[in-house]
Amino acid sequence: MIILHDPDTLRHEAAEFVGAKLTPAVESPDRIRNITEALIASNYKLLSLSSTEEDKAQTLEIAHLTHDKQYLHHVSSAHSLWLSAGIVGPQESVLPECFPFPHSVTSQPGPRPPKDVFARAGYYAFDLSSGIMQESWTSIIASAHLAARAVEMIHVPHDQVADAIGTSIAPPGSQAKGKTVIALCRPPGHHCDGRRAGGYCYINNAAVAVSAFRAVQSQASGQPVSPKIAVLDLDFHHGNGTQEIFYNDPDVLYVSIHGEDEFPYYTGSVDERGGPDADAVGKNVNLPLRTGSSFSEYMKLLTEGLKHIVKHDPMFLVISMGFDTFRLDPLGNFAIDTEDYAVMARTVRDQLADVPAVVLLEGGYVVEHLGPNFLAFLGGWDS
Ligand code: Q9C
Ligand code: ZN
Repeated sequence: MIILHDPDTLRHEAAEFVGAKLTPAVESPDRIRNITEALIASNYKLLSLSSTEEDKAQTLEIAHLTHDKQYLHHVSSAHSLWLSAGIVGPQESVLPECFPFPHSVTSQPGPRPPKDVFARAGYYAFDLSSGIMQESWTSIIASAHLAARAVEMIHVPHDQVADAIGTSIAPPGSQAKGKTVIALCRPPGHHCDGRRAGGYCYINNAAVAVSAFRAVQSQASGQPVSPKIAVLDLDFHHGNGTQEIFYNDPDVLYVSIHGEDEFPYYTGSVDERGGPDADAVGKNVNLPLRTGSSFSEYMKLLTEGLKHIVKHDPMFLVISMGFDTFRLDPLGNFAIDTEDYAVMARTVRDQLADVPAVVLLEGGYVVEHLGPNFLAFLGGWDS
């Protein structure tokens, strides 16, 4: 198993509004530090990348397949605009002032991209947890690049990669069992719907992985192909962005287990089933779980979700992996413990052992437990 990391993912350090206070965002660079330290201490080999200008340009091109061009331009340029206008300092965050609102008379045209720099921050975001500071874009594009690179690497024989980095990739004792690449993405992605940032997400890394897989397959076939793909979202929160991007796509099955009535509040119910194209109905599966649920209750839904994925028969699997399902998480409320992540991983792997997979990091906010929880997941996946 290969684990990809890029130190540039640590540069983004935004602020968010919580209640009446502007505070450092709960989604912090220490999350990644804790995971990489735990991996190194356990003799896992990290493949640490640094994206070149060409990598970044390619990643942006892939992101454009599922993201609005003007939106991405806003995310990459908003801070420098605000900085030169003297509205923010380098470490301060661009945050919204006013959000687009539904028009009361249906015949009115919908909101258009505004010119005003304050208005744009609200037009391209849906909450106050997705601030943009000076170095945010560096991390955002590095994170998306890790997702795209992970997809490329499932196509490279793992022993070649081991040779290239001059070391064995798996820790002693673990077996090489098919192709899985894990990307330590930060910032996360699943709340970004391609037109707006929210929930600490700016580019939907899962969507980038899907597009990258299609590109590799199309290139190999010499013509555009649309292989069946599944996205399994195990973050505590509903991945409204991933759902939105693939809602009417019959080739991409989206399955999510998430806290009922939790952030992002307006999506995630069982009746969001995909469509309107008939082929896409049933290709969106939401499995909400109530507050305080135990791991055995969680496992019932995981088993159900996996049945949908096996039936879809995907050629490729993306796992949006959040550790905010952990019992102590400040943003979650499930009763899931460290060792449960091993069972979770093994259960997914057992059902889909032959399907190449990328695992992308989403949320998880108890910094000192992230490393142990991540290691438990890897142990279960590899066993
Ligand atoms: N500070 C992910 O887990 N609301 N996003 C936070 C409290 C946003 C979670 C409010 C939660 C977003 C990727
Ligand atoms: Zn989450």
